[in-house]
Amino acid sequence: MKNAPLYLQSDLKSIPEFLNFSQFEKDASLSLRQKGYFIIKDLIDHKLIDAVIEDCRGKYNKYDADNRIQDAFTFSNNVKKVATTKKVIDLLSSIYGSQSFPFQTLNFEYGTEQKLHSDMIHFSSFPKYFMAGCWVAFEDITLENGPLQYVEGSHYLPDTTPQDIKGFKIGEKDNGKYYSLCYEPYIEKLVNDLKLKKSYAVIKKGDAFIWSANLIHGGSVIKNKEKTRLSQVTHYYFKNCVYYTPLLSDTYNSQYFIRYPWNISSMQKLQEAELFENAEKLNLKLRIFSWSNFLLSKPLIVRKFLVLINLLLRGGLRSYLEKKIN
Ligand SMILES: O=C(O)CCC(=O)C(=O)O
Repeated sequence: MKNAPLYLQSDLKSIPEFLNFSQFEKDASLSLRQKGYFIIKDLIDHKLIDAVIEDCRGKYNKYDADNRIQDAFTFSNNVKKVATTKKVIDLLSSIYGSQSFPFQTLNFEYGTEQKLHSDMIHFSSFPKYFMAGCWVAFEDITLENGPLQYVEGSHYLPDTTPQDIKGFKIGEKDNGKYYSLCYEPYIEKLVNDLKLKKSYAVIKKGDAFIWSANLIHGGSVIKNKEKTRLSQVTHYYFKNCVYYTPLLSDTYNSQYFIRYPWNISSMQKLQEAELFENAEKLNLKLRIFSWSNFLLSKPLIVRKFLVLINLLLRGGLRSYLEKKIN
């Protein structure tokens, strides 16, 4: 596995795989490389879209600010069908140079008005940039119903981690608070200070907008609150990586919040053994914290003491002694 996706490699135009690409793959890799996104027209059949809309009806999370359903593939085979569309999986696998797999779905009824962000704050990997998003319009999108907005070329900006932002308290329990308090304003200011242009994915029902891991994007303002904006986002990772969430990690101290993503195609979550295999191939020394390993690393006397404390805390000591006395 290369340490950067194929489409980002400096010598792309002379790489044999690229030279053998179909025109579709060449166009997609060059668009993703230059602009950070690629649009596929008429990707999803309208009958399938209507079936997904039916499966999701009444299930949008009314308590979430943006009415989303996360991971609807767990109950809707139609959502799974959209997520596992062969054309997308094959395209991403070729242009990244590694087998792609869908790991998360989000279904929306209305626009999200989600602030600008890069997915790399949520979904990063070793090696970097092995992640992509695919946003499918389930109805014609207009400037009225809060289209997806994006900042062309922003995928070349440095990826921002919590440590890069003043005031972001690492390791605090409520990362969500610091995400909206510090991260989102930081990205908005960055885009404004650099005078980068915001554009809108005004695409038709069935079209897809694919973005590269670090493209800054979000949901634009809904001008007409009555209008729905039915859509599905699928997030893709690539095989043989180690996956983590920078938002929940202390990267300066090499403490990573490791992810065990779903593979929606096989309907299985990544297992620890495979994660370690991937790490080993990448020459990454991974140490996962577990209480049993922690205890085993201590001398016997300390272990006995810790077990005693544990029993005491759970009230187990009393019942243990009671059993002994009786
Ligand atoms: O659909 C939207 O408005 C935003 C979606 C998004 O930002 C994401 O899935 O990462």
